[in-house]
Amino acid sequence: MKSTAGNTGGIQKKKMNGYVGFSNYPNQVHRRSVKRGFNFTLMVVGESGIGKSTLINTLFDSKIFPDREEMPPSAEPVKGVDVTSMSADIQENGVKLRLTVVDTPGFGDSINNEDAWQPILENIESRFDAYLAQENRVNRSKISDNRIDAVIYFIKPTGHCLRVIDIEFMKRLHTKVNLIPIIAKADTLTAGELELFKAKILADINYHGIQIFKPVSDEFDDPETVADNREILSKIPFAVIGSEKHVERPDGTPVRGRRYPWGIIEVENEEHNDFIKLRQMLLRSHMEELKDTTDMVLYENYRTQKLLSMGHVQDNNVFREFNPLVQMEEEKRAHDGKMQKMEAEMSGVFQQKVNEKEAKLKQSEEELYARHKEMKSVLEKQRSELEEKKKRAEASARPITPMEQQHPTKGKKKNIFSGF
Ligand SMILES: Nc1nc2c(ncn2[C@@H]2O[C@H](COP(=O)(O)OP(=O)(O)OP(=O)(O)O)[C@@H](O)[C@H]2O)c(=O)[nH]1
Ligand SMILES: [Mg+2]
Repeated sequence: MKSTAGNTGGIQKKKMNGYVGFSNYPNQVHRRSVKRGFNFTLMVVGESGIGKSTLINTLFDSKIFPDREEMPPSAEPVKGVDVTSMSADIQENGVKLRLTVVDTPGFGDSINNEDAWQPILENIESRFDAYLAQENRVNRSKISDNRIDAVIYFIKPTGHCLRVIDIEFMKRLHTKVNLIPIIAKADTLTAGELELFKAKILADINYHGIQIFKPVSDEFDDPETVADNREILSKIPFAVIGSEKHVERPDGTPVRGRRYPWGIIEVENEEHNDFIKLRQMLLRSHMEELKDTTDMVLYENYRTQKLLSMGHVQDNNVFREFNPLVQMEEEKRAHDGKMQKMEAEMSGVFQQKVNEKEAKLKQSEEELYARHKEMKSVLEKQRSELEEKKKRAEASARPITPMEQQHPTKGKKKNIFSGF
Protein backbone atom coordinates (compact mmCIF):
# COMPACT_ATOMS: atom_id res chain seq x y z
CA MET A 1 0.00 0.00 0.00
CA LYS A 2 1.24 3.45 -0.84
CA SER A 3 1.80 5.76 2.14
CA THR A 4 -0.17 8.99 2.08
CA ALA A 5 1.23 10.42 5.33
CA GLY A 6 0.96 14.19 5.36
CA ASN A 7 -1.41 14.22 2.39
CA THR A 8 -4.40 15.35 4.44
CA GLY A 9 -6.22 16.93 1.53
CA GLY A 10 -8.40 13.87 0.99
CA ILE A 11 -9.48 13.14 4.57
CA GLN A 12 -13.21 12.98 4.98
CA LYS A 13 -15.46 12.95 8.03
CA LYS A 14 -17.25 9.64 8.32
CA LYS A 15 -20.23 8.77 10.43
CA MET A 16 -19.97 5.49 12.31
CA ASN A 17 -22.87 3.08 12.56
CA GLY A 18 -22.02 1.65 15.95
CA TYR A 19 -19.58 1.51 18.91
CA VAL A 20 -16.23 -0.03 18.03
CA GLY A 21 -14.27 0.92 21.12
CA PHE A 22 -11.44 3.33 20.32
CA SER A 23 -13.10 6.02 22.43
CA ASN A 24 -11.75 3.97 25.34
CA TYR A 25 -8.21 4.96 24.34
CA PRO A 26 -7.87 7.77 26.97
CA ASN A 27 -8.77 5.21 29.65
CA GLN A 28 -6.04 2.89 28.35
CA VAL A 29 -3.52 5.74 28.55
CA HIS A 30 -4.77 6.58 32.01
CA ARG A 31 -4.41 2.97 33.23
CA ARG A 32 -0.94 2.62 31.77
CA SER A 33 0.31 5.89 33.28
CA VAL A 34 -1.13 5.07 36.69
CA LYS A 35 0.62 1.70 36.58
CA ARG A 36 3.93 3.29 35.68
CA GLY A 37 3.66 6.20 38.13
CA PHE A 38 4.90 9.73 37.61
CA ASN A 39 8.00 11.78 38.23
CA PHE A 40 8.03 15.37 39.30
CA THR A 41 11.15 17.37 40.01
CA LEU A 42 10.81 20.65 41.80
CA MET A 43 13.52 23.11 42.76
CA VAL A 44 13.21 25.61 45.57
CA VAL A 45 15.33 28.75 45.62
CA GLY A 46 15.38 31.41 48.29
CA GLU A 47 17.53 32.59 51.12
CA SER A 48 17.98 30.62 54.30
CA GLY A 49 15.00 30.58 56.66
CA ILE A 50 12.54 31.99 54.11
CA GLY A 51 10.27 28.94 54.47
CA LYS A 52 11.26 26.60 51.62
CA SER A 53 11.18 23.33 53.58
CA THR A 54 7.99 24.31 55.37
CA LEU A 55 6.20 25.13 52.12
CA ILE A 56 7.21 21.85 50.43
CA ASN A 57 6.05 19.87 53.45
CA THR A 58 2.81 21.85 53.49
CA LEU A 59 2.26 21.38 49.73
CA PHE A 60 2.67 17.60 49.83
CA ASP A 61 1.23 17.29 53.34
CA SER A 62 4.11 15.07 54.39
CA LYS A 63 7.56 15.35 55.91
CA ILE A 64 9.57 15.62 52.67
CA PHE A 65 12.09 17.75 54.54
CA PRO A 66 12.72 16.57 58.13
CA ASP A 67 12.52 19.03 61.03
CA ARG A 68 15.69 20.94 61.74
CA GLU A 69 16.14 19.10 65.04
CA GLU A 70 16.06 15.75 63.21
CA MET A 71 18.64 16.77 60.63
CA PRO A 72 22.26 15.64 61.18
CA PRO A 73 24.31 18.62 62.35
CA SER A 74 26.52 19.82 59.51
CA ALA A 75 30.16 20.24 60.49
CA GLU A 76 30.67 23.59 58.80
CA PRO A 77 28.18 25.90 57.21
CA VAL A 78 28.59 25.68 53.42
CA LYS A 79 30.19 28.65 51.78
CA GLY A 80 28.41 29.78 48.61
CA VAL A 81 25.46 28.02 47.04
CA ASP A 82 25.07 24.26 47.32
CA VAL A 83 22.61 22.13 45.36
CA THR A 84 21.15 19.11 47.11
CA SER A 85 18.27 16.87 46.17
CA MET A 86 15.99 14.41 47.90
CA SER A 87 13.39 12.07 46.51
CA ALA A 88 10.27 10.61 48.03
CA ASP A 89 7.67 8.16 46.71
CA ILE A 90 4.24 9.38 47.62
CA GLN A 91 0.86 7.93 46.81
CA GLU A 92 -2.61 9.40 46.59
CA ASN A 93 -5.72 7.46 45.52
CA GLY A 94 -3.51 4.70 44.08
CA VAL A 95 -1.46 7.14 41.96
CA LYS A 96 2.26 6.91 42.61
CA LEU A 97 4.44 10.00 42.40
CA ARG A 98 8.22 10.03 42.66
CA LEU A 99 8.77 13.53 43.95
CA THR A 100 12.25 15.00 43.84
CA VAL A 101 12.89 18.28 45.59
CA VAL A 102 16.10 20.08 44.78
CA ASP A 103 17.17 22.50 47.51
CA THR A 104 19.67 25.30 47.06
CA PRO A 105 21.03 26.08 50.55
CA GLY A 106 23.24 29.14 50.72
CA PHE A 107 21.46 31.10 47.99
CA GLY A 108 21.41 34.79 48.85
CA ASP A 109 23.18 34.28 52.16
CA SER A 110 26.56 35.78 51.20
CA ILE A 111 27.53 39.42 51.42
CA ASN A 112 28.20 39.38 47.68
CA ASN A 113 25.42 37.52 45.90
CA GLU A 114 26.38 38.60 42.41
CA ASP A 115 26.89 35.10 41.00
CA ALA A 116 24.50 33.20 43.27
CA TRP A 117 22.52 32.09 40.18
CA GLN A 118 25.58 30.46 38.58
CA PRO A 119 25.70 27.07 40.38
CA ILE A 120 21.95 26.75 40.03
CA LEU A 121 22.04 27.40 36.28
CA GLU A 122 24.91 24.92 35.96
CA ASN A 123 22.88 22.31 37.82
CA ILE A 124 19.83 22.81 35.59
CA GLU A 125 21.98 22.62 32.44
CA SER A 126 23.87 19.56 33.62
CA ARG A 127 20.51 17.80 34.01
CA PHE A 128 19.68 18.74 30.41
CA ASP A 129 23.09 17.44 29.32
CA ALA A 130 22.54 14.15 31.12
CA TYR A 131 19.18 13.74 29.38
CA LEU A 132 20.68 14.62 25.98
CA ALA A 133 23.46 12.06 26.47
CA GLN A 134 20.88 9.39 27.26
CA GLU A 135 18.79 10.32 24.21
CA ASN A 136 21.85 9.89 22.01
CA ARG A 137 22.58 6.41 23.34
CA VAL A 138 21.96 3.41 21.10
CA ASN A 139 19.72 1.79 23.70
CA ARG A 140 17.18 4.31 24.97
CA SER A 141 14.78 1.97 26.70
CA LYS A 142 15.63 3.20 30.19
CA ILE A 143 15.97 6.98 30.15
CA SER A 144 15.89 8.56 33.58
CA ASP A 145 14.52 12.06 33.46
CA ASN A 146 16.03 14.30 36.15
CA ARG A 147 15.23 17.59 34.47
CA ILE A 148 13.78 20.30 36.70
CA ASP A 149 10.08 20.75 35.92
CA ALA A 150 9.67 23.98 37.87
CA VAL A 151 11.53 26.36 40.16
CA ILE A 152 9.67 27.96 43.03
CA TYR A 153 11.47 31.23 43.63
CA PHE A 154 10.87 32.66 47.11
CA ILE A 155 10.68 36.46 47.16
CA LYS A 156 11.40 38.06 50.51
CA PRO A 157 8.30 39.86 51.84
CA THR A 158 9.91 43.30 51.87
CA GLY A 159 7.00 45.21 50.34
CA HIS A 160 9.43 47.16 48.15
CA CYS A 161 10.32 46.29 44.59
CA LEU A 162 12.37 43.24 43.54
CA ARG A 163 15.99 43.12 44.69
CA VAL A 164 18.95 42.93 42.32
CA ILE A 165 19.52 39.27 43.28
CA ASP A 166 15.89 38.42 42.40
CA ILE A 167 16.04 40.10 39.00
CA GLU A 168 19.47 38.68 38.19
CA PHE A 169 18.38 35.15 39.12
CA MET A 170 15.17 35.24 37.09
CA LYS A 171 16.85 36.87 34.09
CA ARG A 172 19.50 34.17 33.99
CA LEU A 173 17.13 31.24 34.41
CA HIS A 174 13.82 32.13 32.77
CA THR A 175 14.76 30.50 29.43
CA LYS A 176 15.95 27.30 31.11
CA VAL A 177 13.18 26.49 33.55
CA ASN A 178 9.53 27.16 34.42
CA LEU A 179 9.76 30.00 36.92
CA ILE A 180 7.13 30.29 39.64
CA PRO A 181 7.87 33.33 41.79
CA ILE A 182 6.05 33.45 45.14
CA ILE A 183 5.96 35.93 47.98
CA ALA A 184 7.11 33.96 51.02
CA LYS A 185 5.76 34.39 54.56
CA ALA A 186 2.88 36.45 53.24
CA ASP A 187 1.48 36.67 56.78
CA THR A 188 4.11 39.28 57.56
CA LEU A 189 2.44 41.81 55.20
CA THR A 190 -1.05 43.28 55.34
CA ALA A 191 -3.53 42.66 52.51
CA GLY A 192 -3.02 46.20 51.20
CA GLU A 193 0.78 45.89 51.30
CA LEU A 194 0.56 42.56 49.47
CA GLU A 195 -1.56 43.98 46.68
CA LEU A 196 0.88 46.81 46.14
CA PHE A 197 3.89 44.48 46.38
CA LYS A 198 2.42 42.13 43.77
CA ALA A 199 1.88 45.02 41.34
CA LYS A 200 5.48 46.17 41.82
CA ILE A 201 6.84 42.67 41.27
CA LEU A 202 4.82 42.19 38.07
CA ALA A 203 5.96 45.59 36.79
CA ASP A 204 9.61 44.65 37.43
CA ILE A 205 9.17 41.26 35.76
CA ASN A 206 7.60 42.93 32.71
CA TYR A 207 10.21 45.66 32.60
CA HIS A 208 13.06 43.15 32.53
CA GLY A 209 11.35 40.90 29.96
CA ILE A 210 11.35 37.93 32.34
CA GLN A 211 9.03 35.11 31.36
CA ILE A 212 7.36 33.34 34.25
CA PHE A 213 5.09 30.32 34.07
CA LYS A 214 1.46 31.29 33.55
CA PRO A 215 -1.55 29.11 32.85
CA VAL A 216 -2.86 29.79 29.36
CA SER A 217 -6.20 28.74 27.95
CA ASP A 218 -6.92 27.83 24.38
CA GLU A 219 -9.98 27.25 22.23
CA PHE A 220 -10.18 23.57 23.26
CA ASP A 221 -10.52 24.35 26.99
CA ASP A 222 -13.97 24.10 28.52
CA PRO A 223 -15.41 27.27 30.15
CA GLU A 224 -14.70 25.90 33.63
CA THR A 225 -10.98 25.46 32.86
CA VAL A 226 -10.82 28.90 31.27
CA ALA A 227 -12.36 30.43 34.41
CA ASP A 228 -9.98 28.47 36.68
CA ASN A 229 -6.97 29.61 34.67
CA ARG A 230 -8.12 33.21 34.85
CA GLU A 231 -8.49 32.90 38.62
CA ILE A 232 -4.99 31.43 39.00
CA LEU A 233 -3.50 34.07 36.74
CA SER A 234 -5.05 36.86 38.81
CA LYS A 235 -3.17 35.66 41.90
CA ILE A 236 0.32 35.54 40.34
CA PRO A 237 2.77 36.05 42.02
CA PHE A 238 1.21 33.88 44.71
CA ALA A 239 1.50 35.24 48.24
CA VAL A 240 1.70 32.14 50.42
CA ILE A 241 2.14 30.98 53.95
CA GLY A 242 3.42 27.59 54.99
CA SER A 243 2.75 25.67 58.16
CA GLU A 244 2.79 22.04 59.07
CA LYS A 245 1.24 22.72 62.42
CA HIS A 246 -2.43 22.63 63.21
CA VAL A 247 -4.16 25.45 65.04
CA GLU A 248 -7.73 25.61 66.27
CA ARG A 249 -10.39 27.78 64.76
CA PRO A 250 -12.69 29.66 67.18
CA ASP A 251 -15.22 26.85 66.61
CA GLY A 252 -12.62 24.27 67.67
CA THR A 253 -11.85 22.67 64.25
CA PRO A 254 -8.15 22.02 63.76
CA VAL A 255 -6.65 23.55 60.60
CA ARG A 256 -3.12 24.01 59.29
CA GLY A 257 -2.12 27.57 59.99
CA ARG A 258 -0.31 30.06 62.16
CA ARG A 259 -1.47 31.54 65.41
CA TYR A 260 -1.11 35.20 66.25
CA PRO A 261 -2.22 37.11 69.33
CA TRP A 262 -4.96 38.64 67.21
CA GLY A 263 -6.15 35.38 65.70
CA ILE A 264 -5.13 32.64 63.27
CA ILE A 265 -4.05 32.55 59.63
CA GLU A 266 -5.17 29.44 57.77
CA VAL A 267 -3.02 27.88 55.07
CA GLU A 268 -5.96 26.51 53.13
CA ASN A 269 -8.12 29.59 53.17
CA GLU A 270 -8.21 31.62 49.99
CA GLU A 271 -9.22 34.70 51.95
CA HIS A 272 -5.98 34.52 53.89
CA ASN A 273 -3.38 33.67 51.23
CA ASP A 274 -2.83 32.12 47.77
CA PHE A 275 -1.56 28.71 48.93
CA ILE A 276 -4.58 26.93 47.43
CA LYS A 277 -4.06 28.54 44.01
CA LEU A 278 -0.36 27.66 44.02
CA ARG A 279 -1.14 24.05 44.92
CA GLN A 280 -3.92 23.91 42.33
CA MET A 281 -1.62 25.08 39.55
CA LEU A 282 1.40 23.07 40.59
CA LEU A 283 -0.24 19.75 41.44
CA ARG A 284 -3.86 19.64 40.36
CA SER A 285 -4.15 21.33 36.99
CA HIS A 286 -0.79 22.19 35.44
CA MET A 287 1.73 19.54 36.49
CA GLU A 288 1.57 17.95 33.03
CA GLU A 289 1.87 21.34 31.33
CA LEU A 290 4.95 22.16 33.42
CA LYS A 291 6.52 18.87 32.37
CA ASP A 292 5.48 19.41 28.78
CA THR A 293 6.92 22.94 28.63
CA THR A 294 10.14 21.67 30.15
CA ASP A 295 10.41 18.92 27.55
CA MET A 296 9.09 20.56 24.40
CA VAL A 297 10.14 24.18 24.82
CA LEU A 298 12.89 24.72 27.38
CA TYR A 299 14.86 21.48 26.84
CA GLU A 300 14.24 21.56 23.08
CA ASN A 301 15.72 25.08 22.84
CA TYR A 302 18.69 24.07 24.95
CA ARG A 303 19.23 20.94 22.85
CA THR A 304 19.07 22.85 19.56
CA GLN A 305 21.57 25.45 20.79
CA LYS A 306 23.87 22.76 22.15
CA LEU A 307 23.84 20.65 18.96
CA LEU A 308 24.32 23.71 16.73
CA SER A 309 27.27 24.80 18.85
CA MET A 310 28.72 21.31 18.38
CA GLY A 311 28.56 21.74 14.60
CA HIS A 312 25.42 19.73 13.82
CA VAL A 313 23.25 21.06 11.00
CA GLN A 314 19.58 20.56 10.36
CA ASP A 315 18.53 18.76 7.18
CA ASN A 316 15.14 20.38 6.62
CA ASN A 317 14.35 18.05 3.72
CA VAL A 318 13.18 15.42 6.16
CA PHE A 319 10.43 17.76 7.39
CA ARG A 320 8.96 18.36 3.91
CA GLU A 321 5.37 17.34 3.60
CA PHE A 322 5.08 14.10 1.64
CA ASN A 323 2.87 14.42 -1.44
CA PRO A 324 2.93 11.46 -3.89
CA LEU A 325 1.93 13.61 -6.88
CA VAL A 326 4.67 16.14 -6.23
CA GLN A 327 7.10 13.31 -5.61
CA MET A 328 6.20 11.61 -8.94
CA GLU A 329 6.56 14.93 -10.72
CA GLU A 330 9.99 15.41 -9.13
CA GLU A 331 11.07 11.89 -10.03
CA LYS A 332 9.93 12.39 -13.67
CA ARG A 333 11.85 15.67 -13.86
CA ALA A 334 14.96 13.99 -12.49
CA HIS A 335 14.56 11.11 -14.98
CA ASP A 336 14.10 13.48 -17.95
CA GLY A 337 17.17 15.41 -16.94
CA LYS A 338 19.16 12.18 -16.76
CA MET A 339 17.98 11.13 -20.25
CA GLN A 340 18.86 14.51 -21.71
CA LYS A 341 22.30 14.30 -20.23
CA MET A 342 22.83 10.79 -21.63
CA GLU A 343 21.63 11.90 -25.06
CA ALA A 344 24.01 14.87 -25.09
CA GLU A 345 26.86 12.59 -24.07
CA MET A 346 26.06 10.06 -26.80
CA SER A 347 25.80 12.64 -29.60
CA GLY A 348 29.10 14.09 -28.37
CA VAL A 349 30.76 10.70 -28.69
CA PHE A 350 29.18 10.18 -32.16
CA GLN A 351 30.39 13.56 -33.41
CA GLN A 352 33.88 12.80 -32.15
CA LYS A 353 33.94 9.47 -34.01
CA VAL A 354 32.72 11.12 -37.25
CA ASN A 355 35.41 13.78 -36.96
CA GLU A 356 38.08 11.14 -36.45
CA LYS A 357 36.89 9.16 -39.54
CA GLU A 358 36.77 12.32 -41.66
CA ALA A 359 40.28 13.26 -40.65
CA LYS A 360 41.50 9.76 -41.52
CA LEU A 361 39.80 9.83 -44.96
CA LYS A 362 41.23 13.24 -45.69
CA GLN A 363 44.67 12.04 -44.78
CA SER A 364 44.49 8.98 -47.05
CA GLU A 365 43.09 11.13 -49.85
CA GLU A 366 46.04 13.45 -49.52
CA GLU A 367 48.39 10.48 -49.53
CA LEU A 368 46.74 9.07 -52.65
CA TYR A 369 46.93 12.41 -54.38
CA ALA A 370 50.60 12.75 -53.51
CA ARG A 371 51.32 9.27 -54.88
CA HIS A 372 49.33 10.01 -58.00
CA LYS A 373 51.30 13.22 -58.49
CA GLU A 374 54.58 11.43 -58.01
CA MET A 375 53.68 8.66 -60.50
CA LYS A 376 52.49 11.27 -62.95
CA SER A 377 55.75 13.15 -62.76
CA VAL A 378 57.72 9.87 -63.21
CA LEU A 379 55.63 9.02 -66.27
CA GLU A 380 56.04 12.59 -67.53
CA LYS A 381 59.75 12.29 -67.18
CA GLN A 382 59.83 8.91 -68.97
CA ARG A 383 57.66 10.35 -71.73
CA SER A 384 59.90 13.36 -72.28
CA GLU A 385 62.95 11.05 -72.36
CA LEU A 386 61.32 8.85 -74.94
CA GLU A 387 60.28 11.95 -76.88
CA GLU A 388 63.86 13.05 -76.86
CA LYS A 389 65.05 9.66 -78.02
CA LYS A 390 62.45 9.62 -80.76
CA LYS A 391 63.54 13.02 -81.99
CA ARG A 392 67.10 11.93 -82.07
CA ALA A 393 66.24 8.76 -83.93
CA GLU A 394 64.29 10.65 -86.53
CA ALA A 395 67.09 13.14 -86.99
CA SER A 396 69.60 10.38 -87.69
CA ALA A 397 67.33 8.71 -90.23
CA ARG A 398 67.08 11.92 -92.42
CA PRO A 399 68.59 11.81 -96.22
CA ILE A 400 72.13 13.40 -96.81
CA THR A 401 72.01 16.97 -98.19
CA PRO A 402 74.40 18.02 -101.14
CA MET A 403 76.49 19.93 -98.62
CA GLU A 404 76.97 16.88 -96.60
CA GLN A 405 78.05 14.97 -99.78
CA GLN A 406 80.88 17.53 -100.60
CA HIS A 407 82.21 17.63 -97.02
CA PRO A 408 81.26 14.35 -95.71
CA THR A 409 82.75 15.04 -92.21
CA LYS A 410 81.95 18.81 -91.89
CA GLY A 411 78.99 19.54 -89.61
CA LYS A 412 78.30 15.88 -89.44
CA LYS A 413 76.65 14.89 -86.19
CA LYS A 414 77.51 11.71 -84.50
CA ASN A 415 75.06 9.14 -85.61
CA ILE A 416 73.43 7.43 -82.80
CA PHE A 417 73.36 4.33 -84.81
CA SER A 418 77.08 4.75 -85.68
CA GLY A 419 77.95 1.77 -83.61
CA PHE A 420 75.96 -0.51 -85.84
N1 LIG B 1 5.62 33.64 59.58
C1 LIG B 1 5.92 32.63 58.82
N2 LIG B 1 6.93 31.82 59.15
C2 LIG B 1 7.22 30.78 58.37
C3 LIG B 1 6.50 30.52 57.20
N3 LIG B 1 7.04 29.42 56.60
C4 LIG B 1 8.03 29.00 57.38
N4 LIG B 1 8.15 29.81 58.47
C5 LIG B 1 9.10 29.69 59.54
O1 LIG B 1 10.39 30.08 59.08
C6 LIG B 1 11.40 29.30 59.67
C7 LIG B 1 12.30 28.70 58.57
O2 LIG B 1 11.54 27.84 57.79
P1 LIG B 1 12.20 26.74 56.83
O3 LIG B 1 11.07 26.14 56.09
O4 LIG B 1 13.06 25.85 57.59
O5 LIG B 1 13.04 27.66 55.91
P2 LIG B 1 14.07 27.22 54.76
O6 LIG B 1 13.90 28.20 53.69
O7 LIG B 1 13.86 25.82 54.42
O8 LIG B 1 15.46 27.43 55.46
P3 LIG B 1 16.85 26.73 55.07
O9 LIG B 1 16.56 25.27 54.95
O10 LIG B 1 17.75 27.08 56.19
O11 LIG B 1 17.30 27.34 53.81
C8 LIG B 1 10.67 28.24 60.49
O12 LIG B 1 10.68 28.64 61.81
C9 LIG B 1 9.28 28.25 59.95
O13 LIG B 1 8.32 27.92 60.91
C10 LIG B 1 5.44 31.41 56.87
O14 LIG B 1 4.77 31.29 55.86
N5 LIG B 1 5.21 32.44 57.71
MG1 LIG C 1 15.10 24.18 54.34
